[in-house]
Amino acid sequence: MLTLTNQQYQIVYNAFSLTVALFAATFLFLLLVRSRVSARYRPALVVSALVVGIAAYHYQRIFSGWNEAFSFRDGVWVQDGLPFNEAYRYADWIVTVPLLLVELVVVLGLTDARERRRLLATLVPAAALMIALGYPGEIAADNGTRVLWGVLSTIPFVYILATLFFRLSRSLERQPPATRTLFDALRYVLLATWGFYPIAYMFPLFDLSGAGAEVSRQLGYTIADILAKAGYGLIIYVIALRKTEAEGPEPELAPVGERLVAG
Ligand SMILES: *C/C=C(C)/C=C/C=C(C)/C=C/C1=C(C)CCCC1(C)C
Repeated sequence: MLTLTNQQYQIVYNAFSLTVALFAATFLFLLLVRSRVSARYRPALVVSALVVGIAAYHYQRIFSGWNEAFSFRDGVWVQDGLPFNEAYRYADWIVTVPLLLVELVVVLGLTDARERRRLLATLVPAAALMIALGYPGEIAADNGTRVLWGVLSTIPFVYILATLFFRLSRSLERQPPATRTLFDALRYVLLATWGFYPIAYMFPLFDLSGAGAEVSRQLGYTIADILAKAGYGLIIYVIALRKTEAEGPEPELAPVGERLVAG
């Protein structure tokens, strides 16, 4: 049975608690500032806000799940309570990862709606596949199963990252000079944050059921989520703001919902 020292238990507890607050604050912030960017980029900000809003809810569930899974006995935390439900993370990803892809494609400013739709039509199913293939490995009790599903999940993962990296590089020259550096940075932020998930996934391989591996995995996913959702959303906001300044005002467009549907 998994046993954590008080310090190990508290570090995860505090990280989850802080993450709920960070996501909730970012949600409010993105909604409040959305009128500062031109109507063209407002859908990207609304989608960013949705991502952190959904994640705030899921982290609240993960946080209470963590509390219910352990009890404090003889100076240590013993996992003898309700089973800790790892599915909240995967449920969160299956919703937020496609939204993150939409957010990126809107800000890329692919003017050709057909191209935008084609890109999403391959990336979104690939993301769903990546997450669905990762889950059986995440809850596996042995390393062989974990590695097998991890490797399968990495195939769509590499495809998604390569496509996005290539797209971002290609759209660099079409960007106004004021946002070129930010776009350049965005490529690496994407690689570094998304690349962190498979690393956190692998921690238990070194010490399955060990306390250190469990704490590192939970912290790893949490930090990656903060950077990939809130950090990413804020960079997208700054890019949208700079693009608005560079492109000047534009006439009001149809409401956000209509444009998202129409592409
Ligand atoms: C907001 C949540 C995000 C951006 C989640 C991203 C998740 C991944 C990139 C997960 C990737 C995985 C692999 C590439 C292999 C092992 C299993 C996963 C699902 C952890």
